[in-house]
Amino acid sequence: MGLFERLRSGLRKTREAFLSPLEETLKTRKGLDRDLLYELEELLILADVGPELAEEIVRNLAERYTDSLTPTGLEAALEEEVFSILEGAERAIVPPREKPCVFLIVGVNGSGKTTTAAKLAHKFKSQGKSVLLAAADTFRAAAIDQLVELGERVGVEVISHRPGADPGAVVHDALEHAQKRGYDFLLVDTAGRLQTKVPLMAELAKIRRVVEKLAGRPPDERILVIDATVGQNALSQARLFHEAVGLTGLVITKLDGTAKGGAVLPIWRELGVPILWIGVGEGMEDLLEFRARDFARALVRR
Ligand SMILES: Nc1nc2c(ncn2[C@@H]2O[C@H](COP(=O)(O)OP(=O)(O)OP(=O)(O)O)[C@@H](O)[C@H]2O)c(=O)[nH]1
Ligand SMILES: [Mg+2]
Repeated sequence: MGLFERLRSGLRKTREAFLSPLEETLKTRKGLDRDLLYELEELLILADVGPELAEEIVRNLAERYTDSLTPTGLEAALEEEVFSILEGAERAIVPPREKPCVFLIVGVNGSGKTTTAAKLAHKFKSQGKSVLLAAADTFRAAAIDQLVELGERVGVEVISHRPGADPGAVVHDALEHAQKRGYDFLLVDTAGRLQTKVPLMAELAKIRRVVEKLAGRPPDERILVIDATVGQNALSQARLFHEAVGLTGLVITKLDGTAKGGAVLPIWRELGVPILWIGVGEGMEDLLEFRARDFARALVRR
């Protein structure tokens, strides 16, 4: 399967929930009349685009396309609206001059951090880069084992300490090791935390300081992993993580498992933090670079 097909299949649930009812309606209507626009707005809200953006999209459509629209015409018009909202959300990673490029990977429990760390390790390795993983989730023994196993699976070295060890110390060791050996990337997996737990948020700030001290700069990428099935509710979490570490990018996971893929729009609009990758499955290959044009097309086009 090509990259676009993988994206399309990852967004299938959202697209079908959205397009199938619309298709029925279009059979009985010609053009963008008020009822159709109203239904479209409802469907956008169901896809978790949020009331404000749904209204904005529908308003723009009403202004720009008054003539009778065929179903394909409507899809193309929608694609343009979605694209124009997401256009600025993509960004490429630019590694710093001094190795390693450090990723701090954060998020609430179960959002997909550890899997994403392994997927990224796999991706960078397949691009010929050297990668080191750091198991800074020392909270549970199982979390360390999970990263070690994934590291073995993708053939990437993992630095870990015992359960209960200081995450800052793990990161310190890993970074020193990566600097000495000239690794291209160091990916730090952290414990899932509720955004409301102050000590855990303080722990992230501490990891950040450890990197700052040793590398002379903060982690190059501070990445929040968001579970798409949570939809728009992810926004309040994201704001608090942003305050704690100053996010540089997002990874939105589990898009394959939800009809709420539209939440990507308000998340970008509200946070203004670029979307770097999206997760469309559990496999190591199921992490795709976010591309606004492809995403818009895969979301609304049959
Ligand atoms: N379908 C699907 N499942 C995913 C995706 N990303 C992660 N998962 C699954 O989500 C579950 C949780 O993933 P983890 O990577 O362990 O999540 P985590 O954030 O590290 O969890 P904690 O460390 O417990 O906070 C696992 O079963 C993953 O396989 C994705 O893009 N699609
Ligand atoms: Mg984890």
